[in-house]
Amino acid sequence: MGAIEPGVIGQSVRRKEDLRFITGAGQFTDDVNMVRQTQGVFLRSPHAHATIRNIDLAKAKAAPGVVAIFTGADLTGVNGLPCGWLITGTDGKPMNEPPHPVLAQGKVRYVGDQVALVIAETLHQAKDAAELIDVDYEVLPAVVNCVDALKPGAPQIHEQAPGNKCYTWALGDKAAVDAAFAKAAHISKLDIVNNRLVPNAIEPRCALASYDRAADSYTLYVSNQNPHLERLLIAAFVLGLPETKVRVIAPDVGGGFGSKIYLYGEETAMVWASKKVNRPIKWAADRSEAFVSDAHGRDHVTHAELAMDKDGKFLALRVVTNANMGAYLSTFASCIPTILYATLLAGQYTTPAIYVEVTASFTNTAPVDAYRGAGRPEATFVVERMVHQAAVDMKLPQDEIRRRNFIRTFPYATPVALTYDIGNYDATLDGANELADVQGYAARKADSAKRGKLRGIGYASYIEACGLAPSNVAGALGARAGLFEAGEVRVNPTGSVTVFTGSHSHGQGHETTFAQIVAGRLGIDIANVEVVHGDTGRIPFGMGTYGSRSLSVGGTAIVKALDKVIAKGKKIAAHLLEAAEGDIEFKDGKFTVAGTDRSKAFAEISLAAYVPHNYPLDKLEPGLDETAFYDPTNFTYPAGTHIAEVEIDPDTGVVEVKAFTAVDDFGNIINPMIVEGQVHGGVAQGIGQALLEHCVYDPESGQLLTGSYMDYAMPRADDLPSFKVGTRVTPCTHNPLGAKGCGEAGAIGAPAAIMNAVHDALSAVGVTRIDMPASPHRVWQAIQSARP
Ligand code: MCN
Repeated sequence: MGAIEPGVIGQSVRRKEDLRFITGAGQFTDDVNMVRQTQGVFLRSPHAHATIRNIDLAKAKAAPGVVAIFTGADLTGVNGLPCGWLITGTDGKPMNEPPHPVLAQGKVRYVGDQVALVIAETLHQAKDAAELIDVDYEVLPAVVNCVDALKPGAPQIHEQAPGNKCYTWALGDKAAVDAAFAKAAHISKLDIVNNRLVPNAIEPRCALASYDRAADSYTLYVSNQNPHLERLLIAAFVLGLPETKVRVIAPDVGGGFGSKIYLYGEETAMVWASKKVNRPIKWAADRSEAFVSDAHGRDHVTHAELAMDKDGKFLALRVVTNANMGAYLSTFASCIPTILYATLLAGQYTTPAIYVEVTASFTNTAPVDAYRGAGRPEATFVVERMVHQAAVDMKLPQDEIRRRNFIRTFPYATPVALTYDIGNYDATLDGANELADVQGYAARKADSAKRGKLRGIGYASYIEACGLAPSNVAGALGARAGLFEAGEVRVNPTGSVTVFTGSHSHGQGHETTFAQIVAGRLGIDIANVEVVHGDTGRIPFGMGTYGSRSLSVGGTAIVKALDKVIAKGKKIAAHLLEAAEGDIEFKDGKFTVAGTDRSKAFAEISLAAYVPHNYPLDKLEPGLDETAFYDPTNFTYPAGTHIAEVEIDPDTGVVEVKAFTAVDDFGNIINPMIVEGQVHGGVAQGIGQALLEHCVYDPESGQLLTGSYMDYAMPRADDLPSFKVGTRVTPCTHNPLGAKGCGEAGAIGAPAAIMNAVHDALSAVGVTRIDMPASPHRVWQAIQSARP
């Protein structure tokens, strides 16, 4: 394990999918249209919290072009949306799991909650009719902050969640942590807010649902990251149908970043309604709708304490976190601030004792779920901000305190349930120091000072667990789903190959990288490999794309299927070459009798498989088409060091990112160009979180104040420097590709690196705390308040 074939694997092959994307030929859900199609529009709650006294549909139903209007009351026999992960609290009880209705039932709980589905001949007719619906609301007090929601007297959002609590959950050895704190030479402390984010994929969510009366079956085109999971949840859990009656197609998807993993009420209501109206229904969210109704990310409030000995060696970490679930439990919401967060609090360090307690609460805000990194950026932010603070308190250089505490022996079992298989944290730190020219930093800082600017440098040595995940571990931790992946390799008669994968590409370039794996292993031209994903009618049952799992889990399933193809090819070759099967070798696209020049090309074998003349049918089936399911034995643990350099104008509070360096270990790399692109995208998102993006609800009314790009600042090209990116390789020890995930790393490392740099710069003017996003206004205010 660990070695990677030369040839097309490891090369920066240009993306096969880009021709259709850059020529406008992609087929996104909104590009698909059907005969007799209608248009759906959702009437959404204008209030954060209200009882629905009455809904008067009379005028709306009489409006031109209206086909039908449905409200929650119509959805009899339709279950609520399920949550896929059961968390058991410190009290030994299951989390409070209030119903999550497809359309509001008697109450609305956030601005944007779906109240009615209006179906009309055209979009404008549906919108006009929606405006004629008269909803009599009794407005209730709202709460949007996850800590305030737990206070006595806070508005009660669900009957089934007293005090708005979803769960209090803990991990680690509390007694060991308390003992370590008692003997510590120094304790560093921090209060941290991890700001709430809106995912903002380029393509807003979209769905097209249709019903086939003759077959009594449904087809759902939907902008989604895991079509089989979507089908399973809609069919088996919500509508009570056999899966065979629902086909889910997620065609080209314009980004997801987590927000399209989940089953949402919109597409579920549409599938149900498509039978009622017996016509296809299309719905496409506009950007304002996306802001209020997509699942948001992050939103944690944390207090952390780190105990050290006199030399800055970490003895124990204590963390208390409040997490905002929003108004309802989205599909994977419950596991983000627990399983995907608390388990990463060891970071890259040997901290022997860790204890973390997480309380999740309901608020009158959009549901919160996984967003690029999902729990791991939050963990990295806590650990790396804490390490930065510890270095300041101990008067140690930032790289030195990290080196004093790095894990160096593997496998390494952390005190928070994970076992890191491999890594070399010195290598990525040294690499980053070199690439960032840290030696020249003092001169650059002096130059900034000459210009009246404050310069700062910040490190983040992150680790993440990705490649989700071993199903048995996930199951023991409360997962209600498996986390394997499936791949089918169908060799066609002339030796071309169609690969069917359960993973879903929505920007990550799988059509290229998966084709590289197949072409490399089979020794065939990459042009002869086609990758199919996203259609439950064509692909094997797979779990989709999130948690940077597609290469290490989905790619490995393909490798396993390729192994079966090669094994069968050897049998066919043995027959054709009249040799013993054990003597056949496969290399560079040829089956050869070992030690001879007698061989058959791959295409000759595939032809023989499908034209089985003179073929030992009694011993060997015709055809060359193999499927494999792969469930990993461990997560993969990408890790690295990111270094940010910022310059702050004390007069305006503007933070400029002067340089950003990322040196990552993703194990073996299939396509360096695609990986670099993934790092760039992730870092841009991480810088966005640190400096610009902030989802804000009004604390009184619960209105979303940042509901458009006028108020919610996305990073733009001129907010970012040209990134310096490098890699170091320790191959993953438990998958045959030796690969770890890369899709989230940038978003995990960048926020902490940037905010450490901001704190470093502002320390010169006495500022000790600034929360994300470090906007000019906040920075300027902090500088003014710190003035003597
Ligand atoms: N790769 C590689 N060598 C490695 C690791 C990965 O060549 N050692 C390649 C893979 O083959 C794949 C790509 O890099 O083409 C990303 O692989 P991986 O890390 O396995 O991540 P996934 O494909 O599972 O993608 C998921 C990840 C996540 S969780 C989010 S969120 C995210 C991200 O990818 N959302 C994205 N990147 C995104 N990129 C785009 N454009 N759009 C999104 O919505």
